[in-house]
Amino acid sequence: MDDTILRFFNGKYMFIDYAKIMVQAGNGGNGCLSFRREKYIPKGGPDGGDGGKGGDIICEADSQLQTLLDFRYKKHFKAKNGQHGQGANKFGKQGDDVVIRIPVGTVVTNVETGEIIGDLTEKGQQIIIAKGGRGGKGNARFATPTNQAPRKFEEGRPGEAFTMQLELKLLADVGLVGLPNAGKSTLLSRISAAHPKIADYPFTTLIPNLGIVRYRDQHSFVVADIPGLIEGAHTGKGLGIQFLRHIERTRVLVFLVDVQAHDMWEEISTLRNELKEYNPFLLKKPWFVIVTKIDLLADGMTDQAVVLDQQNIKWCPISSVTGEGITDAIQTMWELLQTQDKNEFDTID
Ligand SMILES: Nc1nc2c(ncn2[C@@H]2O[C@H](COP(=O)(O)OP(=O)(O)OP(=O)(O)O)[C@@H](O)[C@H]2O)c(=O)[nH]1
Ligand SMILES: [Mg+2]
Repeated sequence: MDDTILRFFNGKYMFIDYAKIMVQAGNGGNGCLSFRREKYIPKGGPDGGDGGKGGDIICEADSQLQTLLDFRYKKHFKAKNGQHGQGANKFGKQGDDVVIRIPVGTVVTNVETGEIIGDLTEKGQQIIIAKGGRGGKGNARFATPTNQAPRKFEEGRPGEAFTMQLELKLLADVGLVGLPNAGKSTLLSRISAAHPKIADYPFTTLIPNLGIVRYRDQHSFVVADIPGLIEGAHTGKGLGIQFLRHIERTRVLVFLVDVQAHDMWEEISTLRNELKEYNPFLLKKPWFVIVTKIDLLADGMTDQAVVLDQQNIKWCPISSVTGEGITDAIQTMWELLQTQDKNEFDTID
C-alpha cells in the first residue's frame, strides 16, 4: 500500500498505517447589536445576545475499527459554526461537535507543529483535537451605568483548523501459510491493495507482505503473506522458519494448497507439522484451508476434497484469477477473527 510502511519493530515486521486528515472546528457565532423596541417604551436598552460556540472536532477510540482505511475516502471534517446572537437577548445555538471514530492505538499528531495531540489507547477514550471558536458577546453585555446604550459587540472567534496525522501500528490479524507457489501473494493482491511480487517459481516472496482487507464496507483487517514453507523448514530448509515469527501474533491462520496438489491432506499435515516444530502454540489458533487455482481444474474439485471433509476441515475453494470463492474466503477469515479476542495473542515477547 502506498502510504503504509513496513517497519522492523520489536524484532517483527510491523505495519504502520497512516492517514492525513484536515479538521476544521466550527467558528463562534457573532454577538448581536440590538436594542429593545417595544410600544410605549421610547428608549429600550441593549438586548443583543451572545453568539454560540462553534462545534469541536473530537476523536474517539472505537474497538470495532482495525485500520485507518476509511480515511482514504473521507479526509475533511468540519464542525458546525455557532449561530449568531439575536435581539431580545437570544443566544445563538452552539454548533454541533463532530466525532471522528478511530481505531484503538491510534496516535494523533498535529502535522503543522509536530505536537502529539493524543494517543488513544483505550476503548471509548475521547480527545478534543480542534476546539470550536468562542461565541462573541452581544451588546447587552457591554451596558454599564455610564453607557446604557452600548453599540459594542464582539465577533465570534474562528474555530481551530489543522492538518492531523493519524498513525496506527498494525499487527497482522490473519496469516497465509503455504508451500512455495501455492498462490499466497496472488490472493493477497486480489483481496487488498498490496502489490506483492508474484511469479511461477518457488520462493518468490522473500519478506512478508501485509495488506488491509475490507469486509462489508464497515470492517477491515490485516492479512500477512509470508514466504513459502517446505518440509524440513524447521531444520532450516528453504527460507526456513525465520518468518514464522511474523505469524505468531496473528489471530487466525489460513493454509493455502494448490488444487493440483498430489495430496492436499498430506500437504496440510506437512505445513502444520512445520508450524508445530517451530512453536506448538501456533496450532491452537483457529484455522481453515483455502484450495487455490480452481480455475485450473476443469472437472471441479477432486476426490481429495472428500478427504478434507472427512477430516472435518473447513475449506474454501478459490481462484484468484476468476475471483470465484474469494468473497466466501474473506467472510470465513472475518468469522474466525470474531471468535478471537483481539489481544489474546498480542503479547510482546
Ligand atoms: N491459474 C491460476 N494461477 C494462479 C492462481 N493463484 C496464483 N497463481 C499463479 O501461481 C504462481 C504462484 O503464485 P504466487 O502468488 O507467487 O505464490 P506464492 O504462494 O506467493 O509463492 P511463494 O512466494 O514462492 O511462496 C503464479 O504464477 C501465479 O500467477 C489462480 O488462482 N489461478
Ligand atoms: Mg509469494
